[in-house]
Amino acid sequence: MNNKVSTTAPPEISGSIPCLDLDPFSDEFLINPYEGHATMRVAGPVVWLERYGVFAVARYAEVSAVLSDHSTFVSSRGVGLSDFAKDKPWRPPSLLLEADPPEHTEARAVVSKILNPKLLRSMKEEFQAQADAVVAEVAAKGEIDGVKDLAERYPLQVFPDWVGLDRDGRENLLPYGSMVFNTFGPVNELYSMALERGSAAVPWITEQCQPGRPDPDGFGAQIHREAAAAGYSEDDQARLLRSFLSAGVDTTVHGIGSAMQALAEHPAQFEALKADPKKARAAFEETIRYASPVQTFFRTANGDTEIAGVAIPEGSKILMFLASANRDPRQWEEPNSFDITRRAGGHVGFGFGVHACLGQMLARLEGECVLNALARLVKKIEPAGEAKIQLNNTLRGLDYLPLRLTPSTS
Ligand code: OVV
Repeated sequence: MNNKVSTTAPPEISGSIPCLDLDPFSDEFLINPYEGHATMRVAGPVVWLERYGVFAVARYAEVSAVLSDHSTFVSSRGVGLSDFAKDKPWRPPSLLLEADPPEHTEARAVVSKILNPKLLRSMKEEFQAQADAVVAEVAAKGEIDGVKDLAERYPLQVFPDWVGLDRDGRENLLPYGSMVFNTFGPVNELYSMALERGSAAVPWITEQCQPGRPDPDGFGAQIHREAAAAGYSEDDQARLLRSFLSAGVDTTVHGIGSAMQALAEHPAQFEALKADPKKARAAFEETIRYASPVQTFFRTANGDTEIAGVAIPEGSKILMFLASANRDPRQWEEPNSFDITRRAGGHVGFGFGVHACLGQMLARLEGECVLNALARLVKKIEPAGEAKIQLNNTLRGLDYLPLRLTPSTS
């Protein structure tokens, strides 16, 4: 990888900032992003990525600063490379992700009315019981693919049931999510392939999002009712639910897969988890910091501004490396070590500020239930071959994770 830093400022930006020719959306970078992250963090608080003509922030302080200033660094022009002010998005913009206050605040309030701690508490028993059943089954099997057999299986079981989706067609959820996250990146091969594969999922997703379609007792129908009460059109009620089907599955799958991998590779950490299964929640939190299932998001400068003294012209795209902030040595002690006892709470893996992940409580619930079940029902988790990464322009996760599990009772 060419991580050469040149200090020649591109003509379109004033002042001199480090210019890098690294491609954060290349296969090479996505397979091992950590060297590139370090290069950017060392180069300066803001760098210029000449291949894409964007600014990038990779340190914790600047990533947090950009996330915090939602009125300067807007989301309504898209949180991918494409600027919605110049290019038409491939789907109607999300009312949550790709919106600014006050519209964003209203849409978020609709969801927050339903998705609250009380609801989450009421789901816990059922989610834990399902995790116990799946984990007991894989533990008995011994040799498993941690991705298919657990990381995909569990969310694909609990989440669609909870939303109230049809049983048939759930195989569309992962390709749809993969497409959404790939299309935040540049139009490279990953983008094109994901669009091709994901397009087939669009009719099913669209159908499931229609008011009247989800199970009336599920979360989906509740969102529709709450949105209708707030005056949203049927199209917009559907679009609100679409956010959950877009962002709610691949992300949790990757979080759980990465947790399994980290625990298999760090047996002392799994021992600590087994000694105190209540650490499951902290272990999942540390996984989000350590692995950062969502690696990056963009913002767009809605006027001339600056970051850390660097002039940022109106219309600039700023690429935020959440994953790099989560391993910034300026913020974290031993950032590259997986330590379930550390205070990982300040990570930006779920973002920060008004756009902070809406589903984070649900993600934590799923992660906690799986890790808690592993802690109680599994004696040993060992790697049983080489894991395969799943390349995505935005997400980091696995396609394949061969593991050998030893059940606690044997
Ligand atoms: C956080 C996120 C990712 C992808 C899609 C959406 C949100 C959405 O709101 O559609």
